[in-house]
Amino acid sequence: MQISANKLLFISTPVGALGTGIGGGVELTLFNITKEMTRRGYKVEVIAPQGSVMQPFIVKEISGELQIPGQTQTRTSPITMPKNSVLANMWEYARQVQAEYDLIVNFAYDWLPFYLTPFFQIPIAHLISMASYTDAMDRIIEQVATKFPGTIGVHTQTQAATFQLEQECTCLLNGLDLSIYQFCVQPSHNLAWVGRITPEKGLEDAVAAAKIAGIPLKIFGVIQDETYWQNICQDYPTETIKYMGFLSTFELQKELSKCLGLLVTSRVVEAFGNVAIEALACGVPLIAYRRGGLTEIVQEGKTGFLVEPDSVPGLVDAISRLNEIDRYACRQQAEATYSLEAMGDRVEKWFKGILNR
Ligand code: HBI
Repeated sequence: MQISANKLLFISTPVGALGTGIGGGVELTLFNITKEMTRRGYKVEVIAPQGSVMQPFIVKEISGELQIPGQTQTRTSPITMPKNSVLANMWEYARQVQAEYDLIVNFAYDWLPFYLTPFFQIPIAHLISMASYTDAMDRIIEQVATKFPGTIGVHTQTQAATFQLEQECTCLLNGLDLSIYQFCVQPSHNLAWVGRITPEKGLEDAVAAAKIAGIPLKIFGVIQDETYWQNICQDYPTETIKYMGFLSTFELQKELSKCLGLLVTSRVVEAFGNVAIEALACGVPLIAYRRGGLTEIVQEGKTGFLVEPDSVPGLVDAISRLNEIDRYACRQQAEATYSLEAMGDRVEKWFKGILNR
């Protein structure tokens, strides 16, 4: 029978309000999936922490204390919940309104939504935004993957492998509204780095490599760890570092598209690499540590270079080879694989698989 799967309830990450950048890549992912499923005729409602803004979409704001970021936890960290948890409050609201929807989609990398899955009357799809960080999360994800086959979505196989989930999950990659990203034929003499400014993103390596290469580095993103940022600024002269702030997508792509290349220096296994496909969409070649989801995005020698992890000399060598990359090949990869249309097909197929089960 045809299920009219046209009512979706998206529940956001509890680590920060949408629009602040604290939610990292999941903010862009949530926005793009909302945009594409709305375009395809689905009714999408979004629940997110107080203060969230996601123009032009309406967000149901829920108050409460933000959740501790998962990447700050250790493998054996117990699950913690603040007394007035925004995560718990968002899911209590969802429990009350669930009858109005066909499917709930969880965007939080947290234990509670997975634990609550069997208690809900409608199906819940879980889009996992990070690789494995803690034993407690691994366990509850694997339990849901077993009990509710087909409901776990990931961005890459590399990410799935960190949970030993290669078989039981749907690989969505990610997608962007490519019409926002403008291609620039004649780049200026700058490199780019984009991301939350915090130790796990390895910004200091990108600055070190840019200094050795003698090319200024434009840095885009929210300063999440002030001390970390101050230490970098003190260690490097101003002519190497140009902090551009946390920009809107439109402003970011305008600056990013003019850069020679994007350096991706993450210390941890990234589930995907939203900033990497944004760069490709602008025709900007990638230089990334051979780690995590980036290994499934960079086409070696064609759209960028994969570098030995944590090797600054490796970054410097790749920077010297950027002129080997055809910038248009970068844009073409984005058009072939990371368009909103292509992502929408993958996501809609995932949703239908759950609803028709
Ligand atoms: N931590 N506890 C928790 N919950 C999340 O949803 C979460 C997080 N850390 C980072 C994060 N989400 C997003 O930045 C991901 O896109 C990486």
